[in-house]
Amino acid sequence: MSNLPISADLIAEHNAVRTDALEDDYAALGRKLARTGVDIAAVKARLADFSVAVPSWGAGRGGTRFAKFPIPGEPTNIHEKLADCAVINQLSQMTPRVSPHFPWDKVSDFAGLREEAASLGLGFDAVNSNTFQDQPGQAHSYSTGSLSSTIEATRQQAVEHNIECIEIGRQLGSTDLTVWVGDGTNFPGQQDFVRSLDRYLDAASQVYAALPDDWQMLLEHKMFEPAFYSTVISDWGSSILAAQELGPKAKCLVDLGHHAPNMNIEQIVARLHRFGKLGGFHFNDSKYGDDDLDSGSINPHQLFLVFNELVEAEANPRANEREGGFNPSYMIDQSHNVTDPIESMLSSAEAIAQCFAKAVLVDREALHEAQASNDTMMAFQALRRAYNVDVSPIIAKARAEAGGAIDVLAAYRKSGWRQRKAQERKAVGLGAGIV
Ligand code: PSV
Ligand code: MN
Repeated sequence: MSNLPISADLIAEHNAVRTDALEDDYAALGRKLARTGVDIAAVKARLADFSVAVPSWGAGRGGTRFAKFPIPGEPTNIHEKLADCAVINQLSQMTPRVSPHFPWDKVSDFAGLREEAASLGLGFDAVNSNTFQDQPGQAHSYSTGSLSSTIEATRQQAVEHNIECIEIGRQLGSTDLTVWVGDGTNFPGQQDFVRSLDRYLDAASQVYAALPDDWQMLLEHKMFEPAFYSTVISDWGSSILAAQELGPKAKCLVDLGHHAPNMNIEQIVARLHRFGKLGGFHFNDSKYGDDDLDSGSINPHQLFLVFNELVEAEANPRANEREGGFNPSYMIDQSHNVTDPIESMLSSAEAIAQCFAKAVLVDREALHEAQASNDTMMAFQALRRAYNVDVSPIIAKARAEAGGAIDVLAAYRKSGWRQRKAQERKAVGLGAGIV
């Protein structure tokens, strides 16, 4: 049974008054692209196939370690989060999967949760384990770390939690487990770098052994926070070494905010792909560190360059790629501290799709030719020409044809969703935000 949250009439009425202008813009862009030999319909078809998952935790207002400022109508449980994610997908037609986090999203009936999601037009993406916080009643604290803790019983508890996440994921229809650990140190000398990695690898291999055949284990690295001197899986180097040691089902996940400042992330993407180890992405943006700002809000050009590598990779698959070729798991992971999370994710999905579409527009032949002949300026121009195209009519048209809204934010505001939920949902407590 379908249980879509926004009325189809509202979307139809919204689109009706915008269709002529969109058709005009789309036709003009189509003529412009045709002059360079690009078929706009083919680009639109690529967009129709493109999707990015949203994080269940992103549906709530985030915060910093100082404070969180909830808004009325914010979701307080996985059911309400799914409903909000369904709004995002219904309007954008680009976010059909939700990535859950455990134990935050724990329920007693996961088969029922899967059906509930399906009735909202949603499926589940990677399951995320949480061994960076203690839960009420938990036997062993993660204050000494989790998979790399010096305490055997703590490591075992972390292993068991990850295996439980796999089991939950099987019931939800997921095929990826994303493992990010907060393990690390705040003082020189606090831990032995080699031994802590040994412990991590030993524990992670027990999780790996529990993966079903068609599953992947995505290792998410992070340079700092909550540990500020060292982290166990600190960078893409540690991540790929760990993934190589664990086996073919282990891959690396790149969260755009988890690198040293000014890092050349697009090159990391190309490197991981070269070794068949690019497993997935957490999209967000940052100015200073792991700011978890909205995707493309600070540096859309970097996002474009990342997608340029992804489109290049897709055309040149390497060994150890998942069945069906190059297919990394794309997901948004950002913290919405001052905006309505639904609006942020609608706007972010748009920013991500724009960068993907621009990357599709890159004239690869011209780029490769310029690279081969060492024509630096023309190689750069091949990228620049694509980056400069305003692709929004293609995205809006692909979305409208799939049943979404031409102007997602306007349609969302018109729906009065948040105001309605403010009447129905219980208030969120104060406190600090997510990490
Ligand atoms: C850690 O900063 C991270 O990026 C990981 O993906 C977590 O699962 C997520 O944020 C939620 O806090
Ligand atoms: Mn992340």
